[in-house]
Amino acid sequence: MSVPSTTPRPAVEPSIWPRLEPLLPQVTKPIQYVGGELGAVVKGWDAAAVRWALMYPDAYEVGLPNQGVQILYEVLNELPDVLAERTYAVWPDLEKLMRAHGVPQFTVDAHRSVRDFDVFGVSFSTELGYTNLLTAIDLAGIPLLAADRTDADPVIVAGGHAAFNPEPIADFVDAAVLGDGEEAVLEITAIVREWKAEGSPGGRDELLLRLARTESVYVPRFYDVDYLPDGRIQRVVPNRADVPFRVHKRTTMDLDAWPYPKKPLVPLAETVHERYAVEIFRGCTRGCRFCQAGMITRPVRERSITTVGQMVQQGLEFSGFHEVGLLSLSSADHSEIGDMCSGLAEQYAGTNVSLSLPSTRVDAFNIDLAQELSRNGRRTGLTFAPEGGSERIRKVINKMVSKEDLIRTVVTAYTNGWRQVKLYFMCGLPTETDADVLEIADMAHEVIRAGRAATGSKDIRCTVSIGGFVPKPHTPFQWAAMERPEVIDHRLRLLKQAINADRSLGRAIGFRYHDGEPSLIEGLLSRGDRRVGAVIRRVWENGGRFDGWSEHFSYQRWVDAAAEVLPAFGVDLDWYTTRQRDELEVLPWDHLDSGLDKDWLWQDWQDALSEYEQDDCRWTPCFDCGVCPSMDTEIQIGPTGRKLLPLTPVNGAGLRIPAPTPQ
Ligand code: B12
Ligand code: SF4
Repeated sequence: MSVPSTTPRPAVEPSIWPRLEPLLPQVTKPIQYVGGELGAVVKGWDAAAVRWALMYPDAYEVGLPNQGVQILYEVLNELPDVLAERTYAVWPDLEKLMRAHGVPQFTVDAHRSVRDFDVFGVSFSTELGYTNLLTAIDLAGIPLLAADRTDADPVIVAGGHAAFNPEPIADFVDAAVLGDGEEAVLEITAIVREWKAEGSPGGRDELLLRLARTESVYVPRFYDVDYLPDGRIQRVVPNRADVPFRVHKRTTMDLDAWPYPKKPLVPLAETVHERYAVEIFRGCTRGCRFCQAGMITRPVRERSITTVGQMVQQGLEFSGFHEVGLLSLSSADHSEIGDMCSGLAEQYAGTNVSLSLPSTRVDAFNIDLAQELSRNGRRTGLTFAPEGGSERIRKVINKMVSKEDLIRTVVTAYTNGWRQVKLYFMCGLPTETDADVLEIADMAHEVIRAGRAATGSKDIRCTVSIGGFVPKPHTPFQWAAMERPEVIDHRLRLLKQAINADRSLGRAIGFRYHDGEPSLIEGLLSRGDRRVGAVIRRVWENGGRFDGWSEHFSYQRWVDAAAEVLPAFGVDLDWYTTRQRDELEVLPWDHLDSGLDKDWLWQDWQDALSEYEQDDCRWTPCFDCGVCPSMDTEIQIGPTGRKLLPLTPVNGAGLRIPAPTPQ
């Protein structure tokens, strides 16, 4: 264990803006580095006892709308003695100039150097952001390896869904938080505040130890990993007496008590979403076996219809957005979704405010919902995700939707005025054959045929979008072998031919897909252990940046780095990806507790292989996945009987919303 030095912090530069500004005319979209958005907060540096830099490790256009970062930014900035600022990944053109001119990674709020903050929190919804983390750490002037950092460096904390297996980035981060962040960031802040007020006793090591003792902050340096001669993990054990064997996820109960974001950030430059998004519930118990998000965010916790109504009202009033996104993992499943949509549609009737849901379950969508979403004549796109082409494969993944239901639902959408519907599928699922994938073409043909018959119009389209399956930690598929990229690409070629085999129908069907190679690398990063850190570093040193973007991603760079680095450990890329694990194998994340019982996950994996379906515990009795008893949580669903009463109708076309009537 390295003992961190007590190097004092260097003097803080008030703003790096005078050094950054001259570089901006030379880069693309300079506006993304300027800050000052509606909703942005700039606080005095000296008055703050604890300072957070929060990062979404992708470009501003993807990172700014991220809810996780917006929520934590607001929760932290509401504390009078705490300051939080945001930073995003800089594009390679600016990175090059920053390196040439010695400009560090900066926050967009007050353009401060990230190195000057106490905590550098990074939100990972996808593992493909790991190389961008290294760029940011390096540009900030912080040592890449956590072991080399001193008291002059911030504590780097990872969060977000990918942090449920932070082992591949264990060398680069100081800590990781599993689960919901609202209360976790407050707890971390309190610990940092107290430690600083005491004069930072014991330096960085003591601070990390205090965080680890909470049992919900994972500090990788306090755990040793031993390997078996064949490369598998033998055990992961604490190397300090006072840290827990297992680190537990955080769950924020009662979402009504956390109605964030209240003041959503309004982007200056174009971003992937320009809307006010409200999470209407967290968690999902549908039990789709591929879905890590569904598994790790259990149990279901609904936000009440009243709070959603108030949040929408305040959020729109503050931001001026014209679109409301009702977010969750399966929004049509909210116990009061009908009332919620009709209430909001009523509320904003005659204005230019539209409502949208992210991808919707076929079996939860109905005609009333369709009508509410299409009021005012605005239809913001409709996406259904059957995920599997054949009924058999849908049983394997536990996404039970019949072909008839799907067709009926899509036809409902067409007859309610939608002209374009997107259908999401995956390729490379466990036990999948060519025939399973080819059934996607039949389904798409029938959708168009039935849609034309019902509307009497040829002017309808559907887009089939295919993603590669990636087995994720903490899911029943965590033991599964991935399919090889050449097999995936072959199946996708067959599917394209089958869709276009009927030219009249094929013309109405768009076909979008990701080829198999990026998924394989995502698979390496998702189920990797600490040895994969060396691969990430090598890729980054060889120029890897923005791996989530197809135009920047280089499969060859990852393959070469894996081939250079992994043989020294007696493993290779295949070993991490296309190898099926057995029941007794110690998985790299076994010491990280998502609440799910490993025996239950194994049983669910066996059920998948025998095509046996699992119910949804939201509506049926508990089937003992382990989460509620181990996390001391419970399912929170309505109907609560609490309606949208505080809202009063908006007049005319504007967004003028009268103050709520007290209940
Ligand atoms: C909106 C959305 C998008 C949008 C916007 C992304 C964005 N900038 O936010 C778009 C369309 C761009 C998008 C793209 C993608 N998405 Co998306 N997306 C979502 C969606 C619907 C909502 C995300 C959200 O806002 N959640 C709510 C917030 C509050 O949760 P959160 O971010 O996890 O944050 C909380 C905690 O994690 C924690 N936390 C987060 N960060 C940190 C940091 C610290 C330091 C701490 C302490 C805590 C902490 O605190 C927060 C509050 O509790 C989710 C589904 C869902 N409902 O979650 C999928 C989801 C996150 N996306 C997913 C995927 C796969 C993708 C893509 C990779 C798809 C693709 N193949 O291209 C890309 C990746 C884009 C990128 N480069 O990041 C998956 C993630 C899968 C996984 N890890 O298992 C999800 C879960 C959907 C799913 N079921 O598969 N997505
Ligand atoms: S413990 Fe039971 S009620 Fe809770 S999420 Fe798991 S199956 Fe559902």
